[in-house]
Amino acid sequence: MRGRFAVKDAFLHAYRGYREYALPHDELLPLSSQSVDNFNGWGVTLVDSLDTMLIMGLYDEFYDSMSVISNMSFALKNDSYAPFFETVIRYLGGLLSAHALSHEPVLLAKADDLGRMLLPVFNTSSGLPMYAVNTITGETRSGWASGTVLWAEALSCQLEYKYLAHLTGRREYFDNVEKIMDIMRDANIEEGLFPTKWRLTTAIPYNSQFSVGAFADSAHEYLLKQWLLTSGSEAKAKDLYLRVVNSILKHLLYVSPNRNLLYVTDVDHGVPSHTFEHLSCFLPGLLTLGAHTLPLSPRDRQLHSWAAQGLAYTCWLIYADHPSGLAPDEVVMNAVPYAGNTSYTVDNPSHEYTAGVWLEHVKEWENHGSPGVPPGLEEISPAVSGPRDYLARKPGYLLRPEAVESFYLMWRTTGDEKWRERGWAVFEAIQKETKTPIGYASVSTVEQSPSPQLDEMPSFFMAETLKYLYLLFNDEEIIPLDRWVFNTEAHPLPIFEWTPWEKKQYGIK
Ligand code: DMJ
Repeated sequence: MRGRFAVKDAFLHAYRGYREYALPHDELLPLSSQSVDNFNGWGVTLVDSLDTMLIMGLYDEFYDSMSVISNMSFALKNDSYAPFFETVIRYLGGLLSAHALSHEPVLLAKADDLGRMLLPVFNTSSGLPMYAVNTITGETRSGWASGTVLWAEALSCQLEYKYLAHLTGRREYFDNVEKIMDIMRDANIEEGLFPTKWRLTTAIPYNSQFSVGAFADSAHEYLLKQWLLTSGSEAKAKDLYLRVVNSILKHLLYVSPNRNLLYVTDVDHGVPSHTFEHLSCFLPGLLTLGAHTLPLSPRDRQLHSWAAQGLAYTCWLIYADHPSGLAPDEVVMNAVPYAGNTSYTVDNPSHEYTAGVWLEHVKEWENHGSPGVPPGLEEISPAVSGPRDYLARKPGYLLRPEAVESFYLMWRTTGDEKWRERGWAVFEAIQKETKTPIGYASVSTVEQSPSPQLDEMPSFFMAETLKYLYLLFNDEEIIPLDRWVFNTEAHPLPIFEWTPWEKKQYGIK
């Protein structure tokens, strides 16, 4: 397909700018031709980009990078600390994935060094990880949410550390991250409403917010993906995923009152905020992946698939709604509060979806003979000149990957070409609005075209956004979903089976 060459050119453009103006620093500042060290100063964009190079067949660029990688010491000054979550998903995930794709031994050696240097984060009374660690002294530090850990941060290290345990045989890698899984399995949580913040000392919930957005997002991924990565051998992860998804379907999915758009929000003490984050657009991809891999009842498979389809469509429509062709980072939906007494009538479609809770509307729609498509799945026209059924709270587009990640998974799991067309439209908008002479830049508002550019190019743009777009435009499945699992930074890790001695050593039943 035409698109993959254009995406590869985009990657090379960004990479050459980074290499010329930023390496060995972390990220390129694409307007000022400067660099910034915001993730330990070890060259995060390079490590985050390695597997994308291999997937795109950019072997010269990949092998030219090996000398830089071999000299990485992961050292920090006394007053600096590596943020555990970001360091794991970007550096550790990047090294492990590039090793799996290239078999270059230095990459595994570096992953092993880094994995060990980060271990002091687990030295807490509960076993939940501290926010950050000095890789030389082992001293740890809290983040802004002192005394607590975010759900996403506690549950987004299992893929990397379990794979590392499998490659190295080091028991501490498995034990530390499995302890977190045990904490979650044993936690006294109603339904699957796992809150976004947990107390570090006691491992009990700190708040009552349930979300798939910031603070929680990748935790959801790591439940299903642990089960997939280990060839379905860890039922605990699958059971937790199913509990949580049932709660998402029941409590977080709403339909907007005007255009009947399906969206996912968060609740605090059961009250929805009606915020819809770009970050949450990973969810349709995860749901469709689960629907195609899990042993679900026909009913659950249908619900997971419908939710995936409706949510992915809304993620797409919000891009198409804007003059720039890009989507804002966060919107607040113009929702009608759920009164619990809405009566659905086929004759009164304007009243049809006003109450909001998606699952309730699905039930009512089914009670009335399932006319047309399920609630929230109707594909309507974009509203470029308004009115829309939301307001942008964070109007910028930060080169984020979640929507195109879901388009890729929707296309691979359903075979429907429309997701490729939508991905192509997003890529064209990225080219038009965010390209600079030396890279790509986030924009401060998607309402304007040309969009005002910001002096930043996050490493996930090359790790994730361009990788998923490249994969989307390839007929060949370069990374087959039945053999690889993407970590939350889009680094593919190979599915493996625990060997008999590993099962014995790690206590896997
Ligand atoms: C990435 O670093 C990861 O996808 C993370 O899980 C969420 N945020 C960014 C991309 O938006």
